[in-house]
Amino acid sequence: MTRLFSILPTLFLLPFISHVFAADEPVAIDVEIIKFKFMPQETTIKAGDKVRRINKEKRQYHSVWFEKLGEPEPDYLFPGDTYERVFEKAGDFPYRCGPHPEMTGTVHVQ
Ligand SMILES: [Cu+2]
Repeated sequence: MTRLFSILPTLFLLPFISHVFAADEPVAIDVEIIKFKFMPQETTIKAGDKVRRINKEKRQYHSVWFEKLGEPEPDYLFPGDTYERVFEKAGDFPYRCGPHPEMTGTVHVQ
């Protein structure tokens, strides 16, 4: 009986742990959004890499919009929010901020 009790918490946690591992694909590059800029503005990654953008502003929201892919603008990122995206195909992928068209960046995927 004692043994069963020691195993039970482990069994309970298993689905959670496997889910975390599956979602936990490593981030290849972090891009900070600060002072109305994407830093760095240009990033070069390999196909399959994940890019994470973090809004480091104190108050300002932004978006990360791959407008030229014909996608709708995603939800705004408020301070502390992150936006992650895996790039599966090689190519150059320009993006912009929806509310601030002068904020631009490009992901180069090799
Ligand atoms: Cu913006």
